[in-house]
Amino acid sequence: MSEAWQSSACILCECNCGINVQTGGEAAREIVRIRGDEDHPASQGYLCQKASGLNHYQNGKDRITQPLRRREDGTYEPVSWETATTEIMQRLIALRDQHGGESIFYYGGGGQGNHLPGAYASATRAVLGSRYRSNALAQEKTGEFWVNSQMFGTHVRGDFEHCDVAFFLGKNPWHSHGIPRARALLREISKDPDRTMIVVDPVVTETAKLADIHLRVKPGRDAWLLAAMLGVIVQDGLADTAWLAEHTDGAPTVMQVFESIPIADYCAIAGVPEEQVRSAATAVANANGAAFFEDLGVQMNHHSTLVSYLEKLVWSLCGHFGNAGGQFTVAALQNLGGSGRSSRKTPVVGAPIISGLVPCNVIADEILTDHPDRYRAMLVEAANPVHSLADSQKMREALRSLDLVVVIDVAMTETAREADYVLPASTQYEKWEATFFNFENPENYFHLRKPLFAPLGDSLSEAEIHARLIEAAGLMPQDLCDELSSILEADGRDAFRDRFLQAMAEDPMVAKIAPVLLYRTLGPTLPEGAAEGAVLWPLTVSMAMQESESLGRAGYSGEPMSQADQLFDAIINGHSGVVIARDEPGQSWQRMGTEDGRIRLALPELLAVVDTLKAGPADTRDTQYPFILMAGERRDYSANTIYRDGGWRRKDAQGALRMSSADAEQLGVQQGGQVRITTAVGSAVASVEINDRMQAGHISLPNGYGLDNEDGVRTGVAANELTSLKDCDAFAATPHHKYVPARVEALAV
Ligand SMILES: Nc1nc2c(c(=O)[nH]1)N[C@H]1C(S)=C(S)[C@@H](COP(=O)(O)OP(=O)(O)OC[C@H]3O[C@@H](n4cnc5c(=O)[nH]c(N)nc54)[C@H](O)[C@@H]3O)O[C@H]1N2
Ligand SMILES: Nc1nc2c(c(=O)[nH]1)N[C@H]1C(S)=C(S)[C@@H](COP(=O)(O)OP(=O)(O)OC[C@H]3O[C@@H](n4cnc5c(=O)[nH]c(N)nc54)[C@H](O)[C@@H]3O)O[C@H]1N2
Ligand code: SF4
Ligand SMILES: [Mo]
Repeated sequence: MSEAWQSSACILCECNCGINVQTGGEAAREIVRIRGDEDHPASQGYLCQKASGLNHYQNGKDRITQPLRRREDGTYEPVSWETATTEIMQRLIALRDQHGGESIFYYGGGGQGNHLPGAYASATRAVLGSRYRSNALAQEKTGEFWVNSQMFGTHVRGDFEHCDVAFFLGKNPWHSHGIPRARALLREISKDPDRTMIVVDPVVTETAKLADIHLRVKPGRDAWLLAAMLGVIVQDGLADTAWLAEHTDGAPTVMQVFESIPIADYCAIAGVPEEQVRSAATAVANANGAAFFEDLGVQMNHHSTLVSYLEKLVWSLCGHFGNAGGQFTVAALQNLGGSGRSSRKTPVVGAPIISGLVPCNVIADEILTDHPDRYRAMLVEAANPVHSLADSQKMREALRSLDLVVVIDVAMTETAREADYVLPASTQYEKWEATFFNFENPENYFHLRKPLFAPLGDSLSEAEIHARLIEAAGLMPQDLCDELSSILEADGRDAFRDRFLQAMAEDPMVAKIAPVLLYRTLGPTLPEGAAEGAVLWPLTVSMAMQESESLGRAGYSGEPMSQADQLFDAIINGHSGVVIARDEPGQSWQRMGTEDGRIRLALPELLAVVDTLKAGPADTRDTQYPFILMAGERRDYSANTIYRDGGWRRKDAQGALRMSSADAEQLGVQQGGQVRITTAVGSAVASVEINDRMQAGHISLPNGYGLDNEDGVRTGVAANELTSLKDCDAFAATPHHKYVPARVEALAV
């Protein structure tokens, strides 16, 4: 065993907490001890129980170590990298030449901890002319992104560290995290008599138990609840009118809409006592800083884009933006969320493309058609859409109907099993890797992790894979590469930058393939073999141009170009993560992306939908499907599909179906009894956990279970065998995974 503690990060959720590990075990390729890294600027030594299983990822089931090519009979044969990259590019280029690069669809680019693959893939996509892409954000966050783009022209986050009111809407940070040191922070807020925690959730979650006010909404009725809160704020004169006049446009239009909301009626529809709604609205209005987090409970539910808007109106009307403990904008190295704007439509069904992402729920429809503009090939990287998108059976069918499917993954996943070629990526502990999920304030940070192990077998980092794909097609400008390398060696980074900028100006393709060009030129010169970090270099340059002041306060001094160099070197050398920016109060306003820098409160498209709430909820409780199934709850032992090995779970191995005792009694099922769950698209068997956290009629299955391991064992229900592509938001087409109409029958013992 190596006694030395090495720094890395947990890769299971967006927090990417810093870890220190000791390696050893079989062939010295195991992670044998893990503790929190106190030097990590965000997590500061914090870990949750999920991190202790990380060796189940590093040495997980179904790992692939060689490029694989599908045979006629559906089995796979190993082929060399040269064969795989050459054949893949020949076939993709032939498709491009016949049907246009638009016919090549890209899905993925990174999971919770690995966002460099997407950065490198942009080069491969550029040489192929691939224009359409998507990833998991287009089944959760795109509605919110659009609202943010309209109201602020940029993304906003809540400052939970400094807030006196913390508001969680359809979010259970006790399990899902999403904010650093979540459990410690939730306990701190809960204990502090001067701070108020408000949780909106139909379930009595661990977070809800810590709340001062738990608004136990009926599933799918959040729109009425938030409209009622806005009614209270407007009708009781709680809005901060002076602040609104100074910083926003459209307040009178918005106030007028909520002036006439029948508060008592809407509270009744939401199933929450009016007094509680009034207390919550008053607490937000009286707070010095109220921080909000909306997540899947509302983003994968009815009215999701509308609810995102109403949530932002609640805190905007009370002036909680740009203040300590309110909402802020982020000084980021890379903005993962894109612009939030919707400027294009998908080629076949004409669905809105928000932040450049095709809605996940229309991908199958864009393929399963004879429309001339359908997608004909798909490149999937670091994602498992057959398991994670609605209606798995439809996704399989769609993939099978394509001319070519290439999957880049560490494991033989449900999606990889539908591919023509599977390319083995090194794990996130076998290469330099990083996340762009860095959203902190006033200090923001970045963490480039150093590998713990050499790549297993013939696996390669995505940087190397994309460079080889481009080289296999003869599309790497080799002369320029050689010239840049010699300039770097002879004259240093300044001269290298000048020549690089000049080459980009001369040929736009140079900018597009910059990631792989930098990987091949700057990469080999980086200390400790940190070649995959090369793609961060242009990001540090653009960040320095935009955020020079915040960089300066974080200790990167001088002119922007010099700041960029210092920042890049700090990231490459800082193995526990580094602070990259420090904001001062009020700085959030400088990043506003609206034309006049003010908040645009009135969004006519969504205010029109507020009006339709008057008609009350549509009765979706069809007698054929009387239950509302939450398909994909975050629990102690769920972690998307990053761990493919169920052995990491210390409890809930099968992923029980949770239901109230009233429902269990009515169905005549005991604790642990088996039931069949049936929805409009599929059916599955699960064992029941009677749990009075659940409301009657509301049942829940966990996220990330039901993987098909190579040993043929499926443990738990694959939630998306039950979900429908059609059941999605009218605006952003995000799925209603938290509101799946279902029927449940007890099975005889
Ligand atoms: N343990 C664990 N943590 C994870 C993950 C994981 O797989 N496992 N995945 C990560 C990822 S990718 C994400 S996006 C985040 C998601 O994090 P969350 O959004 O917090 O996770 P969920 O459990 O899916 O849903 C949140 C809550 O919504 C509630 N809810 C259900 N229906 C409704 C409703 O109608 N209204 C309201 N207001 N609430 C409702 C549920 O009861 C649940 O408590 O978690 C991340 N963290
Ligand atoms: N019904 C239902 N469906 C859901 C959800 C739900 O709540 N309910 N939640 C949704 C949400 S919020 C999300 S974020 C998605 C997540 O679903 P996906 O975005 O599809 O991703 P993950 O399950 O996180 O799996 C990531 C993949 O990356 C692979 N991988 C790991 N490390 C590496 C690496 O270094 N390189 C490469 N190339 N591959 C690697 C893993 O083996 C795995 O196949 O699921 C969604 N699906
Ligand atoms: S909160 Fe838990 S799962 Fe998320 S990164 Fe930290 S240790 Fe990993
Ligand atoms: Mo997610």
